[in-house]
Amino acid sequence: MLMNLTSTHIRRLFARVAFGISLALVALAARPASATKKQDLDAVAGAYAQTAEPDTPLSFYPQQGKLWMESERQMPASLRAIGDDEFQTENNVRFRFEKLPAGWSVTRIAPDGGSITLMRVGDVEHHLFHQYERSEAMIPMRDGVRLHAVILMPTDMHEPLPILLTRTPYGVSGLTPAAFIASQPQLARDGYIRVEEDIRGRYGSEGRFRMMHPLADHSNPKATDESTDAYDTVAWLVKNLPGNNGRVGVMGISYPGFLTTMAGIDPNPAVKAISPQAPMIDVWRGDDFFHNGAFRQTYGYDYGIMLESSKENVVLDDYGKDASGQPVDGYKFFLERGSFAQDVAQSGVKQKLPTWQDFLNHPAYDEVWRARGVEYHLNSVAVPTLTVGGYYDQEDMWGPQEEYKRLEPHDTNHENFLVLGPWRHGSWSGTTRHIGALQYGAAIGEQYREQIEARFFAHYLKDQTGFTLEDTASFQTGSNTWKYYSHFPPPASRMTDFCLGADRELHEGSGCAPGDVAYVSDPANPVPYRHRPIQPTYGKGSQWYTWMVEDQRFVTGRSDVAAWRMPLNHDLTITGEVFADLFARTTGSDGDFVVKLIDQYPDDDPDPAMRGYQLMTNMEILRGRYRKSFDHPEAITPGKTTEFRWSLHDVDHVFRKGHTLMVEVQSSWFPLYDRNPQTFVPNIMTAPASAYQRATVTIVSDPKYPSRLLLPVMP
Ligand code: PG9
Repeated sequence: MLMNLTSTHIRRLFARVAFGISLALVALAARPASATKKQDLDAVAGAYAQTAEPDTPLSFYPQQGKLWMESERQMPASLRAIGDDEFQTENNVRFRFEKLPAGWSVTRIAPDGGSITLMRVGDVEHHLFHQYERSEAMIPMRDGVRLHAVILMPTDMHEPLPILLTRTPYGVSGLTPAAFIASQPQLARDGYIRVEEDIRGRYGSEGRFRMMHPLADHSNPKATDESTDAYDTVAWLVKNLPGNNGRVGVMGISYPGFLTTMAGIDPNPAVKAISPQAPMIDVWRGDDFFHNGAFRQTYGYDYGIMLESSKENVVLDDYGKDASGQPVDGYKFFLERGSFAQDVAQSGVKQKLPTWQDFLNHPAYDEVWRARGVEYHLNSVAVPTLTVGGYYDQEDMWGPQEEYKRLEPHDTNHENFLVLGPWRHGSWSGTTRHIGALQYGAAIGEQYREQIEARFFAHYLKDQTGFTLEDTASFQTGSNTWKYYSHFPPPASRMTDFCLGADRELHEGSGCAPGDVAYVSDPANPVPYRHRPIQPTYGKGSQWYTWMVEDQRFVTGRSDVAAWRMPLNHDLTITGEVFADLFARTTGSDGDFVVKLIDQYPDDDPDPAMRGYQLMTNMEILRGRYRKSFDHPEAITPGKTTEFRWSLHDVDHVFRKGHTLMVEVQSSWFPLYDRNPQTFVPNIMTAPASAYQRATVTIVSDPKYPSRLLLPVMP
């Protein structure tokens, strides 16, 4: 049975991130006592912020006898007095002021009761807000299909303005001037004609939706795909929107990031700049649905329902309820079902969701996935491209790094730019100073948006000066500083071996203790990838967003997780791509290998939250059957030492002196990835219960088979 599905217009992705930020603020539920007089509005005037997130203060001020509020992301709004010290917005959000010993505070109380307390941090701050007129259009494509768009036209700016376009499967009706300002304050202030469009077959648009529509043959003038739809949309906008300057920028995060990349392939000549942010580039190689052939079971299940069971998003709130009415833990839910074929059979979903069918029938990297691989079309920098990605992107980390790498050899005009930071999926659009327990020390998303993103578009769309990025900007963790490189990875980094010894020590070079490290991997008891209980991806209270920075101590010490350590007596900086190169034996005929590179903080770290913390810097899985070829899976010979080598992605991190460099190897990561039965079967999606067998996995260390990590060490 399909449990508790809520059909809802999900917030547009930008708004989703902004919402995430406001949710993150929900913490304290103090009920302050009455402290102000109804009339005494001057007393409470000022800018208020959370102590840990001071970068988007909310200002309150009196005007014409009423209390008003505004922030960088909030258009001025008046509040209704509902008590001596309490005020309310149109949307029933309440603000209660109180004078505490530390100064004035205001508690924001959401309609659902969630509350946060902000402290007065300074004087009232006013911001520039342009006036926008909102309209909607149905834009005809070359095959007659019409796509729905929302247009925000600035009415208080009189020079010709560029157009900023985002195309999305997530619905555009929420685009209002307030939403634009809330989600993209810098760009809204700079002044653009803002357009968002529903892609083919989604929300208000006509036609048929195809998940990650493969690129069509553009020599056929009738063929359509996301690239031609972007082309036709841009042609219509430039022709029909009054007061535009003939230049269009395209941007988007994630699926809209992929759509942005597509707008840059055989682009309309009016497209002058694109910013693909967290773009999905290849969902089998390393983005949403598979990583190196290992199937992302929770994501594939949840996202298939979300996008394909209706024209509008359907968000899975829970995986059902147990006998006591509690939401079922996703770990238990997927373990009890078994293979993905069982997930589908027991889902209660009546339609044959096309992407679920692709998962079931095309587990290997065949034409279905290769045709969707965008990397094969990145053969020229047709438009200045600013690609943005997160080192902790839980959905599309591979895409941005691959996009930049593919374009870089063709970058004759120096128009291929990359920005990487320790962000989760899209969180550079927020104004936060941390991800999970990891502190950045500054609002690095805001720094990126103001100093790079806004200037990139202003440069290419408005001929303004100030965009100075040479090639790559990377926010380096460990040192918490921005680094600027003329190429990524910087030429100075040197691939250096760190071998995994039989004594469970890591050594730089090859002098490792010879011998074996073994563990038993049991599909009946797989290693969880994050703390349980596990909620559906975008369900209520989901901890999905930050699982990549969870403290690994919750699994370290399990008998099926092998660990190697190297205490550091000097700083170790790694910048570039990390590889795992394991020599292993297994008693099974198939198996998965997960390698995690970890920075273990000292027990006396100055930040109490980080004492002993095991922070992953790199992590990735390889499905053993694909070790030689992604399209031709091959069984592993039981008992034979076999090489497994794969990339753990890019990094820019300083392991500090006094920290411990640590590597963990395990053979499951559940239920993020479906379990490998460890018996070779033709299709893991339909593996029978009898195929799931325990296996002893042995990591070998000797001069002939030196299991190791390759780290890009900076001098
Ligand atoms: N990660 C989502 C996605 C992108 C591309 C394909 C499938 C899913 C997204 O956030 O849009």
